[in-house]
Amino acid sequence: MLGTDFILDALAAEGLDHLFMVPGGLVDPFLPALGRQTALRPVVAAQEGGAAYMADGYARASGNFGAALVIGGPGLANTATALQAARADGSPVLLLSGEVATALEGRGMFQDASAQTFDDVDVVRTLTRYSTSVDNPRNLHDLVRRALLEMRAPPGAPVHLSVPQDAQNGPVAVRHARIDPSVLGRGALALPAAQASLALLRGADGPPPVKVAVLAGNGVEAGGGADALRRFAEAWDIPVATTLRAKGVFPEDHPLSLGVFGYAGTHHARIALADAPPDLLLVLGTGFGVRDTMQGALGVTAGRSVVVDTSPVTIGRHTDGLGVVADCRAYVEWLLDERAQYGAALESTRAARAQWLAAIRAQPRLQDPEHMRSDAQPIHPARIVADLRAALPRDGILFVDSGAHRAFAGHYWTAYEPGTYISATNLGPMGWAIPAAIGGACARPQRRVAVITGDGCMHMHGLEVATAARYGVPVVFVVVNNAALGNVWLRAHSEGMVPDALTSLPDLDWAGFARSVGALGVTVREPAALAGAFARALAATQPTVIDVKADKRCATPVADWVAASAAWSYHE
Ligand SMILES: Cc1ncc(C[n+]2csc(CCOP(=O)(O)OP(=O)(O)O)c2C)c(N)n1
Ligand SMILES: [Mg+2]
Repeated sequence: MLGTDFILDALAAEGLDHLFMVPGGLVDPFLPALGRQTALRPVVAAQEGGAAYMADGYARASGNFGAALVIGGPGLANTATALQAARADGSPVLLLSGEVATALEGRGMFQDASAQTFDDVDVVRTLTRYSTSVDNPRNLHDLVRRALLEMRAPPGAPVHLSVPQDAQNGPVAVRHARIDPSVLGRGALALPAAQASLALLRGADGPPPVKVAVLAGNGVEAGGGADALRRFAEAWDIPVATTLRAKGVFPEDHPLSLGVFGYAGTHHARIALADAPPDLLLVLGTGFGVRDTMQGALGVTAGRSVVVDTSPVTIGRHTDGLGVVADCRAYVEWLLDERAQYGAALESTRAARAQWLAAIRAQPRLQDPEHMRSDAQPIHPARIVADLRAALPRDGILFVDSGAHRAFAGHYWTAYEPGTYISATNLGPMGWAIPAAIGGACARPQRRVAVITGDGCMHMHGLEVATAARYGVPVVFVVVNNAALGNVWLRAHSEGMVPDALTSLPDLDWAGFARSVGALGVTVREPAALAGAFARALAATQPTVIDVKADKRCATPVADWVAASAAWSYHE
C-alpha cells in the first residue's frame, strides 16, 4: 500500500466520511488515492483556512475529529488561524500537509517549506499539540497513530503531520488499527478526590447545603455527559448554568436552567453564581476563560466548590479547594451511583433550594427582551435571533460567528439540546462559522444547520458559500448586515469621524453574491419578512444566504459582563 492510501484508510477506519482540502503539487499523490478511496468524500474548499475551519466544524458537530489536507508552505500558512481556534476551544483537528521529497529539501525546490526553509513543522508547533514530519514512510504507521492519540486525548487539540512526497509515495506494509476509545482517558475518575466531594454534598462541617448549583462547561459535552448531568440535576432540583462555549449542554428551556454564565449570559446565572456565592458550586469541565468566569466574578471558594476536569493543571490554577481529576460524565454518573451517601442531605434541602431558584426565576432572565419583538427598521439583531430560533427545528444546529452578532446570539438564542450551539468562543476569529457550518452539515446531514454571521465575517470567509453550493450542502447563512464592523463601531464611533469611517463597511448585496455562486439569496429589510425567508431557506435543498439589513447602533446585551469588567482588578 502507498503512504497516501495508508493515511486515507486510517481516517476512514477512525470513522471519518469527509476530508476537507485544497489540492496542489505538494499533495498531488493524494488525488489518485482519493479516487481509490470510497469511504471519504473529499470537499475542496475555496481557501485552506476554510478547509481547516470545515474540519473543526465537522469535529464539533460529529463528536469525532475532523481532517484537512493542504499543501505545505502557502497552504499550511493559510490554516494558522484555524489551528489556533481549534486549540483555544479544545477541538480535535488533524492537519495533513504535503512537502517536497526529503532528498530535495533546501535545494531551491518550488514551495519547499521543509525544515531547511520555512519549516512548516515549526511554523505551527505552538498552534498544535503535536507537529512533526514523516521523514520515512516506515514511520508513517507509528506517527499517524501518535498524532491521532495526541489529538484526541482530552481535551482535544489540533495536530499536524507534514508528509514529504517520499512518504506519500512510499510503500507501507501495515494497516492502521482503529484506536480503541477506552485508551483516550474518557471515563477516568480519581476516586479519593471524588469521595471527598461527597462530604461537601452532605454538608461537611455544618448543615447540608441549600444553594447548590452547577456550572457546566464543554468538558461535559465532550465526554458525552449531558444526559447524566440532567439526571443528577433533576434528582435533587439543582439549577444548572453553562458557559457560552457549552450553551445547550443543559436544555435552556428546562425549569432548572439558569442559562449562560459569563459573556452574553443571563441575569439568572449571574444572580445564582456571582451575586452571592452559592453554598456549593460544582464546576464541571470549563477552561476558566475570563468570559466563562465573568471576569473572575465566579466564586470558586475552598470548602464551597468542587472543580472537575480532566486536567490537573486547569484545576490547580483555578482553585485552592477541592478538585477532582475526572471525565465529567464519569464523575456525574458516579455521583448518581453514590446517591445513598448524600441523598438524604440534598433531599432535606430540596424545598429551600426550590424557593431560592423560584426567587431567581421571578426576576428578568434577559436584558431588554422587548428587542426580540422589535419592529424597527433597519432590523434589530435581537429580532433576527428570535425569529430564526422560532424557525429552526429544536435539534437544528446553529453556528455563530465573531462580532456584535455573537453577543446577540449568545444572549437571545435558546439552545434546547447539547451540541446545537457551536461557536469559536475562546479565539473569536471572524468568518470561522461560515466554513465550520459547512463541515458541521457534512457531519450531520440529517440535521438542519444555520449560521449567524456578520457582513465583516462574510468579507473574510464568505466565499465558502460557493463551496456549500457546489457540494449541495444546504446551510442557511443569516448575515446580520449592519454595513459595519459592528462590534468595533460600537466602541469607536463616539470618538469622531475617523473611527467611524474605519469601522464602516459598504452595504453589499450578499443575496446577489449568493446567487452568483450558485446558492439561493434573499434580502430582508422588514422584520415581518424574516419568518418567511427562514422557512423558505429551511425548506430548500441548496444553501441560502439571507442578507438581513440590520441596525449597527444597537448596543450588545452584555450589561452584566461590562459591570463585572469594571469591578475586576488584575491585582486582586
Ligand atoms: C480574524 C479577526 N480579525 C479581527 C477581529 C476583531 N473583530 C472582532 S468583531 C469585529 C467586527 C465584526 O464585524 P461583522 O462580521 O460585520 O459583525 P458585527 O460586529 O457587525 O455583528 C472585528 C473586526 C477578529 N475577531 N477576528
Ligand atoms: Mg457587521
